[in-house]
Amino acid sequence: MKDVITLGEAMIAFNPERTGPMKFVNSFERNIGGAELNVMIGCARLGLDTGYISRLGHDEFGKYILNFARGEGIDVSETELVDGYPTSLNFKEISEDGSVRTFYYRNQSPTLSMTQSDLNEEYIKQAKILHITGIFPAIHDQNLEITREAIRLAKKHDVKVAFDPNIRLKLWTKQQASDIIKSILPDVDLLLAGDEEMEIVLGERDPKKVLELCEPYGIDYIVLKKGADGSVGYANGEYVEADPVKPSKVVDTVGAGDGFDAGFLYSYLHGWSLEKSLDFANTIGSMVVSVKGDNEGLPELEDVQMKLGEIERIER
Ligand code: KDG
Repeated sequence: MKDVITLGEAMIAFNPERTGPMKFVNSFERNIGGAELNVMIGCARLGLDTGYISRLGHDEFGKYILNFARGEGIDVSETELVDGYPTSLNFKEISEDGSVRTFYYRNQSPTLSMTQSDLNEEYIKQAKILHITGIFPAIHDQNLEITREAIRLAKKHDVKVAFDPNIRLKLWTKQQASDIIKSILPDVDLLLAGDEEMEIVLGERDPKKVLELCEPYGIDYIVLKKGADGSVGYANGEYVEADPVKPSKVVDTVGAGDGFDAGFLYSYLHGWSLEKSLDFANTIGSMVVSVKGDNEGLPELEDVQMKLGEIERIER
């Protein structure tokens, strides 16, 4: 049985070797990106049993990503390398303050080779959580249909659905994002959203108002990520505001939300209190931004415990 599985598009992320405008950057490090894969990497490093459903190009980059995911201990039995579609790319521009602009090369996403019938019901059925983000359905109408089918199968078998809107305005308009995300929300059990994303979806970012507006959707866990301002959570009638965890330094903000999601899913599966869950997730988010790369900063469980002062590690 898998703890968490996901459906996503992974890509090669080219990280600049220096900050500043991309047109002046001459060398890049070849790393890996893709929000859903990042979450699986984060969960796997914490010790969860994970699975990744996807398609990658049948090329050197696709093989690299597949092997990397495998090396992280993620089950990739539902990910295939496909001919005729190059593995997607993304080039990052990083400013001095760690903020990022992304330039995608993903029009021919290998995930376009998938259809709903490629989803393996037995695979989805044996998971505790299906994690979905707004990126995969934004890639193409067909991907939206696959997302809806994955959610339908999850609900049919009582698999919890976690959803992170991960709105990428280079992939769809605010209106499209809002309409489609609202249509997904009734099936969501755990909502892990950025507060500015809820402003796009519901027209409000104030947590109390977001909770009110979410009421008709019947979501069990509502978590709002507020970046450097911490996070807020609601579940079982309890409302918790968690203070931010200050990162040691901010190098690259990409992937912080994915790290948060991984931490929250881990906490949820361990039945932790909302307060402890938010604190754990915030801590992971703060660790991710201190390291360049979309998933390089995702910690192992022991690293988080050390950061939280729960254990002491002998370094030498
Ligand atoms: O959340 C991090 C992702 O944004 C990054 O890894 C690349 O999936 C990606 C995207 O669509 O931006």
